[in-house]
Amino acid sequence: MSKFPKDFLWGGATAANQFEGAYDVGGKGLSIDDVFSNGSHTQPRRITKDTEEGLYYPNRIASDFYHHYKEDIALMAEMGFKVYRMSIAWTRIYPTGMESEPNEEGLKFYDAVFDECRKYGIEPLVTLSHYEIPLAMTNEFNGFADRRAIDCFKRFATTVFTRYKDKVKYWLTFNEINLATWDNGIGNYLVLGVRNEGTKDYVHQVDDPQVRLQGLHNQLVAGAWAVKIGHEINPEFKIGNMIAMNPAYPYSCNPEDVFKAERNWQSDTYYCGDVQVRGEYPFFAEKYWQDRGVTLDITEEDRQILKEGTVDFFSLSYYQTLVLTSDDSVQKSESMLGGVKNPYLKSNDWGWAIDPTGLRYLLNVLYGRYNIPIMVVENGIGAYDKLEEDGTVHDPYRIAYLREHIKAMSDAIEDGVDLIGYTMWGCIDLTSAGTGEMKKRYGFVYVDSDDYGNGSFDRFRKDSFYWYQKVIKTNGDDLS
Ligand code: P53
Repeated sequence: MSKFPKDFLWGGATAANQFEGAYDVGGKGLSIDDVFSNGSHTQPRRITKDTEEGLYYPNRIASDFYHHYKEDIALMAEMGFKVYRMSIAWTRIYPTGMESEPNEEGLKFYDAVFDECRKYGIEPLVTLSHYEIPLAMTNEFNGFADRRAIDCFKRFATTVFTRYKDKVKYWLTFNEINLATWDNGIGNYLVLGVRNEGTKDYVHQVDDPQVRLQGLHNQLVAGAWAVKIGHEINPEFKIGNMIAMNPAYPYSCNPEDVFKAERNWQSDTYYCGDVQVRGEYPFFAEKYWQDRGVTLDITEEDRQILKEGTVDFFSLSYYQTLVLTSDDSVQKSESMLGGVKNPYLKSNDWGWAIDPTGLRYLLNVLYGRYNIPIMVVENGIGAYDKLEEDGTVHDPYRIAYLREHIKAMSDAIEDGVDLIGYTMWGCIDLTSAGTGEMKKRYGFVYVDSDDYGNGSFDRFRKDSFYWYQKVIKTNGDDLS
């Protein structure tokens, strides 16, 4: 018998920028993803300021949820979803992020989406900002590097909280905000909308820790404001943060390795987690800033709002673990996280180490530190799928991956963790964030489109669709 509580929120997750397409429909403005070219796991995605001739921008078309939302939500309902995690494209509501009045046509679209969810009793879980910063904000003041972004975000959050206060109860502030702590600079563009002079592609961004960490501070403040404003608009709202979990393991029992792993937990998880859950920076922050030669502008008002805007629950994405060592001779991992290869684990085709026990481990650590409800809002496996002549897709690798991760969650619940929901990433195939590919597929539902938007966009149920339907029906008891 599994340990999932009766009201456990089973479902799936998407994000507007990777799923909706229709980038220039209904008054939508350009977001940073609309000028983010396609790539592969050997070819980094290009970041351009404007449309560049000869480049292909996959997020503009994505899976065309904009024109398929009824069909897609019906498929989710057929699987038995209790919750659907999605995001609102900021640029549908405020095309440049800086208008004083929202775009009614954009607001209407999400009314229709939420009504469709409600029709089936599906609870929407809405990310306010999932890599979707209006391009105009980046071009004009380098996104969250500038405090003006805080006001733009407050206006956006206030508008959607007010409009949807009776349709949406669960909200998340910023997707994977902690990517902005990574010293390789990967979080600059997608998380903060920061594009420093000279940045040409996603993998080799020009990084300035001063700009990045100030940008992250501004975003943490904006998120806290949103929590406070949201609770004022509807005290019933449950508002969470969202952290990308990449738990670090020491490669050996060499104390140097152990400490390296602890340092990584601090910067990658606790730095943002503590601010969002406890309302203040952790004890190691001063040293952390010093080590990077950074001095942050933190006002008294900022400190106050961080205290007042702490989250109701902790949400996370989980794909892989990371192994750290001070020994240079150990074989490096292929994953974008860095670190070394874990000899005990297998990886997917993109070099991401598959580690269900890592999920049980991190849930225990997080619950021990924060003691608030937790939701796993992203987890899954990107894989090459094959659509057969008869419209079936056989994906036993996906079922195997999910089975083990669901077991790990059940174990964590048995350990005593207050886990309230699970939304599998990319429940209907969508564009990959890291590579822009369509062929890196996560879904229970196959979308007939290739990396260049060629295809019918018809939807097909994979074998995992029927499997997940059974899992939800039995509340996690039948994982066979
Ligand atoms: P893709 C980096 C590290 C961990 C998760 O990723 C990440 C990223 C950004 O690439 O992204 C999250 O599509 C993100 C989703 C994304 C998903 O993981 O590169 O929240 O938008 O699609 C999977 O395979």
